[in-house]
Amino acid sequence: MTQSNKAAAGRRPRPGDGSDGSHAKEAQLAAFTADAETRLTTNQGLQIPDNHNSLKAGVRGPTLLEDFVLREKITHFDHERIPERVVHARGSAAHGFFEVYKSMSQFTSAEFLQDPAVKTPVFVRFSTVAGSRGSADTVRDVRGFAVKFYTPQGNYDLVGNNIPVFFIQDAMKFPDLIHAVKPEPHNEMPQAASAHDTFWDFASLMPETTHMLMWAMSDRAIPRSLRMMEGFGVHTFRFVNSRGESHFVKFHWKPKLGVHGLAWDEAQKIAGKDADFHRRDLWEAIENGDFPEWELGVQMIPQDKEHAFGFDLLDPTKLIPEEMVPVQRIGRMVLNRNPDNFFAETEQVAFHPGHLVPGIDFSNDPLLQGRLFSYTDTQISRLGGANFHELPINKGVCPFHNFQRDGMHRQTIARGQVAYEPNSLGDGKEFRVDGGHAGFQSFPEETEPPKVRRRSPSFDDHFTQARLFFNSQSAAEKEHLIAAFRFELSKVEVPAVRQRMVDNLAHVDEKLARRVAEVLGIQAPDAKAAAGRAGFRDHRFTLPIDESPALSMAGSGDGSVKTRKVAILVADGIDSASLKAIREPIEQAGARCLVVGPRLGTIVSASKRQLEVDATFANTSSVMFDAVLVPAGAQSAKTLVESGDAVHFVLEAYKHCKAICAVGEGVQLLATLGVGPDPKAAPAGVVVASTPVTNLGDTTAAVRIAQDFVAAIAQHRHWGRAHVDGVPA
Ligand code: HDE
Repeated sequence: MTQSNKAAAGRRPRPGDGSDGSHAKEAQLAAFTADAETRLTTNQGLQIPDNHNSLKAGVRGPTLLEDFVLREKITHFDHERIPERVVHARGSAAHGFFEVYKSMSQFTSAEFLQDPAVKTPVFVRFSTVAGSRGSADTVRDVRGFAVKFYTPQGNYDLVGNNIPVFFIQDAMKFPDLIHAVKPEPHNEMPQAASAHDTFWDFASLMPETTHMLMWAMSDRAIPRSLRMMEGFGVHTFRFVNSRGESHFVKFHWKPKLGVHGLAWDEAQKIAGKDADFHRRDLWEAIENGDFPEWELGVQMIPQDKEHAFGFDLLDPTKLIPEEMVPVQRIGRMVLNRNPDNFFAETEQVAFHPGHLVPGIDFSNDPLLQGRLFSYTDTQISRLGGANFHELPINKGVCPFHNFQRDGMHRQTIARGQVAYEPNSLGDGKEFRVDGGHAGFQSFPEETEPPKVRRRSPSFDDHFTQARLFFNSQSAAEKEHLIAAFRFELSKVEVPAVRQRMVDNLAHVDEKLARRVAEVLGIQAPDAKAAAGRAGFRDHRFTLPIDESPALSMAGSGDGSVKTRKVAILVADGIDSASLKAIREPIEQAGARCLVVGPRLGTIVSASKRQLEVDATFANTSSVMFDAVLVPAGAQSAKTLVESGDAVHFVLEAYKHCKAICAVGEGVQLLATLGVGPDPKAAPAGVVVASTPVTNLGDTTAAVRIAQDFVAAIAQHRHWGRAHVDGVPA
């Protein structure tokens, strides 16, 4: 199957584009359309004779108001922008499918979770939260991970994030949280960043944010790729089976490529060099046929075990450690088609945690309950009315029938006299209400009176799981977390806010708080002075485990280097035979090599072969790659060593702990790092091969070097690498 065939096979008929065969008028006009499709027309179909000149009174005269062609074009253009999402404005999306591994009928009646032979179409939108639509991809932020399943029972939306907990416990605080993190209202700065006073003022006064802050300051908040992130439903939901029995359920998405982050310095540089870094990475992977894949995991808790955990399942600042309830992988999702039109699909898609199917239901999580109101409300204002469900990307694959009428931009042409129920005037059958047990049934949970505006005392603990997260990180991850807190709080201008925040952190871990405070020009942390006061560490709350390895990203992935990007640094005079012998096994392993040189076009090797150059030192940089290869060749090495850009390229890759391979004379590029030709003395993740260049025509030696390099790339980053702080890059 060719790539385009594959993409076509994944397409479902889309209402509105005629592919569902429902447009009688279009059929009548087919002959005309075939011709007209190649001509430029107005929205009414009038052919436009000249798309360069407006209608004027004489060639040098004024433009005439009469020019309805010009007016239509400009008017439509004037209204092209719609309000961006109030949060999650910056997003990238893809189509794909989901398939369940085996029937989940024991737990849920959801039809898309019954039959392994069925592929359910999905549309997935990833996003950052705080930044505007045009902001950079690699900012430190939570990532949205929203999945729309087009099931035969209606659309099911799993609107999650890449972090399993949230900042706040009750929807009532959401506008405050977002106002605090968004650019400050008086000067609209900073864009897409939490590193400013209002965010940390709010966070430091709301100890319930602490657990989420630990995640947001970890490398989870600067993913290497959208394809390398976990996803989480965050709230506790319910599975309900056909007998009406309920299990609480937490949803997980586990990426096949593992969970990997960028270095913070790298993330900041990418934001300037390629603001579309994540969008491009997702798009290119799908175009190249490297379809990203996740497994859907569930943690299921029987109804009668609701109170068995020492924390409240309804509290969205808590996760269920995988060591306490294992994640069962129940299916997989593959993204295999890029959108055809960014606006019509990625921008207009409307997710809603209340888009449910029978067999899945809510819990009483007060954050989730508030979301149920918010999403319809926001779509009405963003998408211009109540009919956004009729937009092709939002429309289900199953028909819908109801007596809703009219509204802005109505597409459905409802027929007949009757728009109410019960009625005796219409046929009525197709609009019947089944009653009884058919259709969506809410789980008949007993509710607890009285009506109160209060937080449950079972939500009082804000530190046990924050501590669990910190304790579960590798040494390098802990260092990154400390550095992130230091960076963010150093941008806070009011010292009292910095102080309050580190005082809070002292409830998580004394040493963490001290290390953060050290560089902030404030007093040593004092837990007793914290926002929630000393008593807010509540000893009623304990966990049976001190560490949860599943919370660390270290060692994640299946060891493959598929889709990893390798820069090959070249100049005239490289040893092309040795390069070819090393490059081939790297590409066979699935990595993508790009040749970076001083100019586009070709360079000439020592043996007078031409080598195509993909990118230049001026238009790319090491931060766009996962690894760097410096091939052999006396003349090319000399040129590269004299090029500040080339030397910087390698130094920066070293500083960001990436895999580096230098062969023969190419090793000279590592001289400023103190790395010489002795392979045994090379730092972690650096592969050097001093073998005389000519011997590298010997493919066995070359394959061995390539294998070492591939193994180094597969480790993602060598965070423990020595002396990176001293590298001037
Ligand atoms: Fe959202 N959120 N949210 N949110 N959210 C929106 O809906 C809201 C929350 C999430 O790619 C908005 O259509 C409230 C948690 C994603 O289109 C808005 C509360 C989680 C997306 C909204 C939350 C999310 C949104 C803005 C607290 C993870 C992007 C535009 C009660 C489980 C979906 C829109 C996309 C988008 C409200 C908290 C995930 C305003 C009130 C927790 C992935 O309706």
